Amino acid sequence: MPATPDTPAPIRYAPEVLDARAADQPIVALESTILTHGMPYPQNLQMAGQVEADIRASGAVPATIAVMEGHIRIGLEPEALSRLAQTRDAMKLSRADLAVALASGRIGATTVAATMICAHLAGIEVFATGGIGGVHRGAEISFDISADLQELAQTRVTVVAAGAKAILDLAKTLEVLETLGVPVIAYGQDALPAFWSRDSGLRAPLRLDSASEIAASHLMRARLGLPGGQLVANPIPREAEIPASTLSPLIAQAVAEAEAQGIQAKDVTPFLLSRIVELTEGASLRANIALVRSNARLAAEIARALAVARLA
Ligand code: PSU
Ligand code: MN
Repeated sequence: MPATPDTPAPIRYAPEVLDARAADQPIVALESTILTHGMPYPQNLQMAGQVEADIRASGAVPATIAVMEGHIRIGLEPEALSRLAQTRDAMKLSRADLAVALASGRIGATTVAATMICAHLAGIEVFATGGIGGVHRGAEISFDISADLQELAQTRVTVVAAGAKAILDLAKTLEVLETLGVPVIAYGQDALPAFWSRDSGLRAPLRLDSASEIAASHLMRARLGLPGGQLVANPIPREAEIPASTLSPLIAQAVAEAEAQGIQAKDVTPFLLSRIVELTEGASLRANIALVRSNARLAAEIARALAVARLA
């Protein structure tokens, strides 16, 4: 096929997702960097299975997104999911890397930014993850600001996360999101959640208390011609949270170690997450799994509310 600008994106849908599209059923996108760079095997694969089951139980269809053999895969069947979860050298794909990975046939896991791009190409409007990337501590020196923030400003997908990861500078992350015009909507509380903890100590700019209001805001952005998505910040379930006071010295230690070891760029977030799993003796991993599952359930509700609103 000649590579003209009109050649469509190389997308391959899983049968379950194809059926859902044909029947106009609600679909929730899921990312894959959380599997390859965010959690160890086999917990990553177990989590992926649980999250997909949670979405089905909540009345929507899950579509885990990754790049394999030159295709954007929208929905991974068990064999592909298992292979990806065990791939140690998968590329970590953001907006900058997606085309190279596809064109060179490499295996790649999509971050929040790349998953938003792929979901949008596939017509999926709601996406669940753990926590988005943001402005790293010390960004005034390193300039390390996740491409997730720019993507939220330009791609029309509602992203459900437990806030930005608490390893980041959350106040600076909020400032950048405000500058970029990204709505940050806390779900059911005034405080901005902090990933493993319910309260970051910062007030979220916006608050909504129902999935249907979140769906209505998503649709209103389109009516206004506003590009970009929404960040829905869903606090981790109470029974699963780790208090911020327990975590903050451990996060500070992990950040100091990353700096001492010269960890940079794409390696920073995976290093910090895995170091914090070690420092909390696995507690942060259990919390991470609980918050992703909770985000998936809320995302399914939002996707269903969107489908209802479209019919009305
Ligand atoms: N949520 C998690 N674990 C993760 C991530 C999200 O619970 O590992 C991933 C997402 O793919 C997000 C990425 O886009 O971390 C952020 O990476 P960076 O800070 O390098 O932009
Ligand atoms: Mn970065």
